Amino acid sequence: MLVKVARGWEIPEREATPEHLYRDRRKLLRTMGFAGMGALLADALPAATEDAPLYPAKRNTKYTLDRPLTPEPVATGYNNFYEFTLDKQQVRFRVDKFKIDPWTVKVKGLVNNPKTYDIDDLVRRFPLEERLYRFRCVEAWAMAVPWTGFEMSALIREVDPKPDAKYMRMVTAYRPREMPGIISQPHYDWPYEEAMTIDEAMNELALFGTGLYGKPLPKQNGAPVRAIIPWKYGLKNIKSIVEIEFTKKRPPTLWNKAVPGEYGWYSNVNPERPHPRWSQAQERMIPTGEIRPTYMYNGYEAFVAELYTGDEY
Ligand SMILES: Nc1nc2c(c(=O)[nH]1)N[C@H]1C(S)=C(S)[C@@H](COP(=O)(O)O)O[C@H]1N2
Ligand SMILES: [Mo]
Repeated sequence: MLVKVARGWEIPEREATPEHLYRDRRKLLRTMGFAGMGALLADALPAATEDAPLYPAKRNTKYTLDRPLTPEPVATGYNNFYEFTLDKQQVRFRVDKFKIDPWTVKVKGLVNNPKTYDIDDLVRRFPLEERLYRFRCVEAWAMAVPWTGFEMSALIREVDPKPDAKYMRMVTAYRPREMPGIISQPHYDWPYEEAMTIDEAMNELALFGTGLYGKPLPKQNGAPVRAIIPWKYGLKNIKSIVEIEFTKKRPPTLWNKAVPGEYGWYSNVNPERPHPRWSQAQERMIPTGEIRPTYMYNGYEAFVAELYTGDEY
């Protein structure tokens, strides 16, 4: 590893987000409003809290880990983002030109309320929370990270898919001048696109992620908004989303088109279905190298098994 960091087990879970800071800040605002600033300024308080920091968001403790959290410098320094480079430890040095402000996400297709969200509106429109999730790449490495985001279901309910919509397609920004990997890897069918069924996207685990380690997402991790689907391989967790489309027909996805034998359309984590070139029965934790058994649906079977017959891959 290039990155030199404390071992995962040396970092207590609670340090991922200093939640007490967030709480204290809120309390301070209130105290100032009522005691310090007087009635006139107290009236202005709602405006002030609108500008209140989004991060760190309150952690939802329903989602727990069975392993140490990956240290932040590792999760932000070992990335797959092929639009920049295939070298995982170099992605973060290739994102300088990538502009994430201004940013809009266009929602279109078979919905009653098509809409283009400005990112500043999107991050305040739906409740942000922090969740600790396992993360499993199809390459058989794994991490455990604290995401911040909002449930995909919240946005889906707002745009209101029509009855014949069955799938949700997501598309990454296509900016060859800002993304050097697009130029150096012309053989991929850019832009990166991914998809899932609307039923899958409505599952409580599925998030649109906007933050990591109690801060806004770094560019190398898919700023300003990405998919977080913890029971699927990492490749489904599409980064830097600019468009979301609801469709009747199953949309193609970049990896499933490129190598259908290697990456199934569903790409659910499954220890029993090997990749053509390696087993998926085990996974290697980054950066410790610890080998752990891979769980069906990445350990989220209780949440998602009802979505599947067992034949999907
Ligand atoms: N647009 C885009 N999204 C992407 C990828 C990519 O190359 N381009 N790589 C995927 C893969 S293979 C993985 S493992 C995860 C890695 O996310 P991370 O760098 O935040 O760990 O992003 C996924 N999303
Ligand atoms: Mo991956």
